[in-house]
Amino acid sequence: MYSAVSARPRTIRIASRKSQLALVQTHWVQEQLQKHFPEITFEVHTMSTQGDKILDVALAKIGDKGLFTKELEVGMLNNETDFAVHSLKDLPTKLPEGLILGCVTERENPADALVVHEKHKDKQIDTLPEGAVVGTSSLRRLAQLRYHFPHLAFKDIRGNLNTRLAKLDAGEFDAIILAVAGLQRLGMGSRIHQIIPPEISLHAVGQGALGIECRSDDTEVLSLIKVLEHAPTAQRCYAERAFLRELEGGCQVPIGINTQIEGDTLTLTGMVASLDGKQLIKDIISGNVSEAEKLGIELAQHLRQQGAQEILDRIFAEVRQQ
Ligand code: DPM
Repeated sequence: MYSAVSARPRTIRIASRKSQLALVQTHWVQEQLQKHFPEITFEVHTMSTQGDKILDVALAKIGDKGLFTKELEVGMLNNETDFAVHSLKDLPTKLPEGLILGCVTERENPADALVVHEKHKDKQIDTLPEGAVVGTSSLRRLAQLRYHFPHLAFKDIRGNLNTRLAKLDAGEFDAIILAVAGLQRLGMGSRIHQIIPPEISLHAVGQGALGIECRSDDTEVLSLIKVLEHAPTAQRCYAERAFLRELEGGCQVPIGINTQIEGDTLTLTGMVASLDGKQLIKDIISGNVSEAEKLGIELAQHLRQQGAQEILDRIFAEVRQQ
């Protein structure tokens, strides 16, 4: 029979981290693809990454080159799995040879959220009292919030979402900052006390979107995952990733971005800040959406002309010394 080959049952193996958030995201992708391609079996293979194993050290101190992605990538290159689902903001801007970002899904709200202890339920980020302890281990959130609110105190917080919320509720922190998208995907949107506006905190590159990574020569998988691509999100995220790549920032850097598309115009606002919150360089650029990556690169160059590289070099040197 001619159809013997094409009728062969096909199984596609999806690589995922084991965290609750990673699994919610991966299962969503699996379900969507299963609906589109009922004749194919999509199965999930979970793995732990370096980032999942090191829980007691501040993220910024353990380097960041693919902390949450490397083990998944090795699996794909060894042909043990076919594609991996990531929070796009955890995916480095330079991928290993042989792998590509094959799909960017529709973004949720990319903003940061303020979650407060019950005793501060009548407060907002700008009305928290002097010395209030805010938990975050993101250098980006730390630098921007210190710049705007030097009277607040900041403390590292690690662990999964539930652990962090428990530490907050137990009184270890007055407030914590988390991504809106993560809280919503885990059904904890009700804990969002305030969506922090971009004037105060620009989000991380790729925040709120999922990125699907696969082998660059796997045309079959590439065409399957493309059905989940959301073009406007992809254009924004390609611009954001070009911006970060040009600044050679990993995922743990005080670099923030905001992007908007109106008609054919893409507008990017980017910033680099020092960890003490004393310096913050911000600029904005607009252009045709067909030139997304070029706009990201140009914005990075504008920030560099205003001193962003010196700030980043100082941080890279400090983190290396620790
Ligand atoms: C990256 C950062 C954080 C994650 C740094 C940053 C937050 C670290 C922390 C690159 N990855 O944002 O400046 O607070 O300890 C992460 C989260 C999500 C994906 C959780 C969060 C969910 C949101 C999304 C961890 N990665 O940011 O609260 O999918 O965009």
